[in-house]
Amino acid sequence: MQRAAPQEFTRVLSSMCTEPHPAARDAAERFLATNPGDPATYRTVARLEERAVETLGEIAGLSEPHGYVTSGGTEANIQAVRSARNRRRVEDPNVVVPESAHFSFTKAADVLGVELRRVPTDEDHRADVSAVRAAADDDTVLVVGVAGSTEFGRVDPVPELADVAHEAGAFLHVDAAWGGFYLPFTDHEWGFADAPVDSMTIDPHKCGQAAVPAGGLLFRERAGLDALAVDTPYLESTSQATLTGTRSGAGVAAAAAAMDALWPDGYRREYERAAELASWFASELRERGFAVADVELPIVAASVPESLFERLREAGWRISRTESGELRVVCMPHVTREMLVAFLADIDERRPS
Ligand code: 0PR
Repeated sequence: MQRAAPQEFTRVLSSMCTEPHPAARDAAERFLATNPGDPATYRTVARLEERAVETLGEIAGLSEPHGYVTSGGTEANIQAVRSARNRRRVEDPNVVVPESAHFSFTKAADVLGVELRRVPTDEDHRADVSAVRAAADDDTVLVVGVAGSTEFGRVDPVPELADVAHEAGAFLHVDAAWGGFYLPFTDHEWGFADAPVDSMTIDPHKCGQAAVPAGGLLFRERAGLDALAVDTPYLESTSQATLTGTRSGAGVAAAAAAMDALWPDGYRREYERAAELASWFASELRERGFAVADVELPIVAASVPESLFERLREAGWRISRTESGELRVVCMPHVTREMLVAFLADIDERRPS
C-alpha cells in the first residue's frame, strides 16, 4: 500500500531538511526500536554507526575519524565546544565565532558557561580572519569556521582560521552541518585534508538525505571524543561520549543507508543539479531587477520588498529571511525547477507594479 508522506515538500523553499532517500526511509523503519546509546546490546546498529562515521570521515577527508551520529547539528556543535573546553581547561574560557555561525553556538555557550565572542563577517558574509585574530586570546578554547553558512551558503577561509586558532592555543571547529555533502565536489578548502581542522559538524539529515535525526560529529584525534566520555557503570559498555543517552537507531541506520546509496556519485550528481538550479534561479531573479547575492553553495539570497515576501507566504510558500532581510531559497533535493518556475510565476503575479 502506498502511503502519503506526512510532510508536504512541494512549497518548502526554506528548509534544510528534505525527503529522505528511499533506502534511508526503509532503514529508519527497520531500526526504529534500537538504541545506539547502548552499543553492547544493540550491536547491529552500533556497527552501522561505525560505518557511518567511516564514510563521514571519507567525505570530510579524514582517514581515521573519531566521532558519532548526533541528533543534529546543534548537538554536534555543543559537543565540539564542550570537548574543547574540557581539553583546554582555562579559567575563563571563550569561543570565537563569526557572526554567520548558527545559533546553536549561543546555546552551547549558555549551557557550558563559556563566553561567546561573535565577530563581524566581511562584506561578503564570510569570517573576517583579522577580526577573528583580534578576538582570540589565551582563554580561547575554540575558533569556529562555517563551511556552508545557514543564511548565505558561504564557506569561511578554513586554513587561515586554523592558523589563528592554533596560534592562540585553541582548537579549530568547522561547522559543515549543511555544506559538508556538497563541498567535496567544489574547489573549496574546508576539510581535514585541506587544513589542520580539529573537529567538524557534518549532518546526514540535511544534504546527506538521511532521515531525521542524524547529525555528525568528527574529531581528528581520539582525545577529542574521549574528552566527552562519562562512565556508565551499569551498562555493558563502560563509557558514553554522546550528549543524549537513549538515541535514535532510526537516524543512525538511515544515515548509513543513505551514504551507502549516494556516496560519492549520488551526492555529486545532486550537487551538480542543485548548483545549476541555484544559478539559474539567481539569474531569473536578477532579470526581474532584484539584487541577488553571489551564489556559492546552492542557497539563493535576494532582496525583495517585504510586501511581496508576505504575499508569497500567503500563497503558501514556506520561505524565510536572513537577519538582514533577504529572501532565502535553499535548493535542497526536493526543490525542483518546476517548483521554482511556479514560484517565479507567483512573484510575477504578486510583485508591486
Ligand atoms: N549548523 C548549521 C550551519 C546549520 O545551518 C544548522 C541548522 C545547524 C548547525 C543546526 O542543525 P540542527 O537543526 O540539525 O540542530 N540550520 C537550519 C536553520 O536553523 C535548520 C533548519 C532545518 C531549519 C530545517 C528549518 C528547517 O525546516 O535554519
